[in-house]
Amino acid sequence: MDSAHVYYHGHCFDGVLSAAVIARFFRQRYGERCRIAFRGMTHRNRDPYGANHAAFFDGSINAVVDFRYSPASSLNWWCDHHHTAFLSEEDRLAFERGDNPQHCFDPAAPSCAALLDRFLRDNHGFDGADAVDLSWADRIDGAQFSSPKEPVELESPALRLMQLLESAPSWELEQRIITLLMERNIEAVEAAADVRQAVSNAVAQHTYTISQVAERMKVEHGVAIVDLRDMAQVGINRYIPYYLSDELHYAVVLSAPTGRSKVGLSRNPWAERGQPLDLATLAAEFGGGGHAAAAAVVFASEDRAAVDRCAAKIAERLRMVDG
Ligand SMILES: [Mn+2]
Repeated sequence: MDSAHVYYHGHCFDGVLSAAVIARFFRQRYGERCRIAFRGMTHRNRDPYGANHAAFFDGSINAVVDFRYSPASSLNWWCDHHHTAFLSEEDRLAFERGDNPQHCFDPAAPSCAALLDRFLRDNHGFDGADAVDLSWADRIDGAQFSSPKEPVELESPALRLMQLLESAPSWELEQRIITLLMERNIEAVEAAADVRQAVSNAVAQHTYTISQVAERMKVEHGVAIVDLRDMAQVGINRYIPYYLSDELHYAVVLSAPTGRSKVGLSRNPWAERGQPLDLATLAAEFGGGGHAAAAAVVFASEDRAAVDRCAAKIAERLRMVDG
């Protein structure tokens, strides 16, 4: 056994923490001589593992955490909590039939990192002392905040690290952060010189984004539309509109990360309301996907007119719900 490959949900706080958890487990199970390599996965392609999954997973031991299932027999460890974990019904059946004791799926879990940690402790003898407070993964991935102030003002190191990771830092820096998280708590990781510098840049960018959202936000019947396509940035904090106006029920944010266009939709988790609309279902009508409370439609181009039409239709539907 010489190399373990960890495929994790990239540019995501929960994905990064999940990678650190399984890497600590591998150290314990396979020893210090086991080399661990990390690879961040993103949702750009329909099948993120390509045409030949068996060839994609090329470590002696392979693990996927906080990301899609694969029926490949070379996928030794798997843990996820996304509703969209299975690419097809066939894959879901393969998972159920497989009954693999090293595979774990629970769509009710708020975060993969805490789920994975429990799974490894309960079933595989993982007994490492917690380097990191994993309740942050539950709070961040499960959007368990008392008000929009918390995830927008970024007063704690975990939230600043979240903002940095969502702004898509280099894979090199992201994987250095994973390695640090194997041994140190979040506060100490944020205090490392290179991490601190990157965090401070991400926070400055975030502060500028807040001012831009405030200037551009158009609100009609509790639904905000914000066009940030000319800012060409990623990782726009989805709580900003609700921080700026607590009367909003939904927000539609247009952005253009690296040659693509994105219509992001979210609902205000703090607004009192009746039956909310499932945004994943709404986004799916336009070829997108996501979660019930936050979803997106991604366009492969910067076709402004098509994006405008899509955003307008979505906003109209949301205003109808809002009554
Ligand atoms: Mn997750």
